[in-house]
Amino acid sequence: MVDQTEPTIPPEISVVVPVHNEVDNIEPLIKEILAALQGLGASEILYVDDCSRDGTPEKLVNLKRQIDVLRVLTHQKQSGQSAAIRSGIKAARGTLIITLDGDGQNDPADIPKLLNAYRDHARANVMICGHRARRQDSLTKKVSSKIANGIRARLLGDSTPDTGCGLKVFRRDDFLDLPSFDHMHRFLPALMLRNGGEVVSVEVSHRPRERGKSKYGTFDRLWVGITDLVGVMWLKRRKIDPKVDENK
Ligand SMILES: Nc1nc2c(ncn2[C@@H]2O[C@H](COP(=O)(O)OP(=O)(O)O)[C@@H](O)[C@H]2O)c(=O)[nH]1
Ligand SMILES: [Mg+2]
Repeated sequence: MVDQTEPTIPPEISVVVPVHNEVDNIEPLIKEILAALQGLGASEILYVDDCSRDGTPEKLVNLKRQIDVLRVLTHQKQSGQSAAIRSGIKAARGTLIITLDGDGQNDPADIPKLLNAYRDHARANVMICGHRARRQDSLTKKVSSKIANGIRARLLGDSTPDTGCGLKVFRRDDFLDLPSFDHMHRFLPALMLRNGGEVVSVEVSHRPRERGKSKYGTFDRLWVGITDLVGVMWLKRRKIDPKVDENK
């Protein structure tokens, strides 16, 4: 069980997991997250279900009866992965957020490594990003993602080798300061840098998807990727950052 000596004290860490039709991945992943959080202080796990139709919400509600640090949010209308991440972060009570995918491809055992990197770089708007150096995906996905990452890094100058990795650590308040839009989760490093932040990439492991199906095809991702990239370039150019003095 997670260290919860004082349940009335708000947790320091909130783990946020967006899910859509991941019923068979729920229980094994939650067990791994709980194991990874051992000894890290008070924490909570928020699952955000985005109108799954495969029994995911029922599974979560059942587990919630046994796991007191688990919170379950459901969208009334399907709203996408970025919206789910944001709903989880808005509801989170921790000052520090850890995100990861709900399909088991990210390994929760990497969480302490990311938290150590956060402690080494702790400052406002710092984002620790997982870098899946040895991706366990299809060749098409690996190649398309490599090309997309290269174009994005060049156009946005976000110096992040892998923005699509679900494993990230950052402060809740910093995230809520970012502009929000559908698919923003693929541009978080650039958005943090826009707010004067720092991005640190840390190598993490990556596992093949054992259960359930990927929600994204190569071409739909490519198309929205181009539209969003133009949008984020525009956001970068139109940044406002006044330095304010208060007259006393
Ligand atoms: N809440 C929510 N989660 C989603 C949605 N699409 C994907 N996800 C979740 O986001 C994570 C990554 O999605 P996945 O299909 O594995 O993407 P891939 O690894 O890039 O193929 C998984 O936990 C999915 O269940 C969505 O529309 N809403
Ligand atoms: Mg996946």
